[in-house]
Amino acid sequence: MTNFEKLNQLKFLKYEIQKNVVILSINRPDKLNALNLDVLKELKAFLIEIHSDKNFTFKGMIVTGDGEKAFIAGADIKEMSAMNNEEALLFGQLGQEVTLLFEKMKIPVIAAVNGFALGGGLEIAMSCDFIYAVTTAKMGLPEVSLGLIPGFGGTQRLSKIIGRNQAREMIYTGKNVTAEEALSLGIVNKLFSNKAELIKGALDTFEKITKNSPLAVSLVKKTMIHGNDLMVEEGLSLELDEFSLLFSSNDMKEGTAAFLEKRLADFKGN
Ligand code: CO8
Repeated sequence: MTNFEKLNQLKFLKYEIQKNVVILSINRPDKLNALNLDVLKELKAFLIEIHSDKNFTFKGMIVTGDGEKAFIAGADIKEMSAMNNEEALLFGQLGQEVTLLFEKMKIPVIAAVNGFALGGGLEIAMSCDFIYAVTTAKMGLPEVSLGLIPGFGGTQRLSKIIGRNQAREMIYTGKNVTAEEALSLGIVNKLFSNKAELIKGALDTFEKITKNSPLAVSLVKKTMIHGNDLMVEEGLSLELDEFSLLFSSNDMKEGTAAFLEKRLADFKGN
């Protein structure tokens, strides 16, 4: 049993395992899965267990929202309305920690946006490796309409995904975009007609990813995420370190041997 499977009393999270992939659902459907302190604390505990889990052998993670209507409709507005500055700071820190835990996960993480992904909801989705969505999904960072600004990474990550000007327009207007618009902006990679197809689509992608060396996938993820914050030359140096390191791995020996012997590679992830 893995560390996170020992976590009992999960009130706001549900998970299941399919095809060696963890499917995690935010489970507060009566409030459209809005993120209050309790949801964020559970998410943090769950993700920390995965990060520290020596027995964790799953190949990927899908994050979605319970039900058909919402992925996450944002941070909990009722709870935020009563916060003072110190409480808001702690709340923002907690939300940011959760986004970093998703971003730094060793395995790939796909956000499966099954409905509204607003404010903190879109910010969680953007901390995943990429986003798939249903055609009826709506996404946006409406914080300025509440007298707030995005606080779980939206001011930083959106412009890295869609570019400075599009991000500024979206954030200053606070407008929601449709799934089609999100696709053309590059927020979303693929659209699906309903939630079942969405989860199936994400699982299919994991099937393709897991044919590759798990070690190489994990290192390329780390290199791309770290490189995002570096100057090009520093990023190239990081790339070179990881590239050359792989030459002592069994996966590299197996992958190249399999090609030369015209057979499928049998990667062990080391
Ligand atoms: N917070 C709290 N409750 C919510 C939220 C939310 N973000 N979203 C929905 N709910 C609740 C509603 O209040 C309602 O509860 P109740 O039944 O008790 O009245 C229930 O969920 C169902 O919602 P609606 O009745 O409103 O459903 P509709 O289908 O009519 O509308 C919408 C759906 C359009 C999604 C609508 O609910 C909505 O606009 N929600 C708010 C969206 C929003 O503005 N999100 C951004 C929040 S701000 C944010 O995320 C900041 C993140 C960074 C914070 C950093 C702090 C330091």
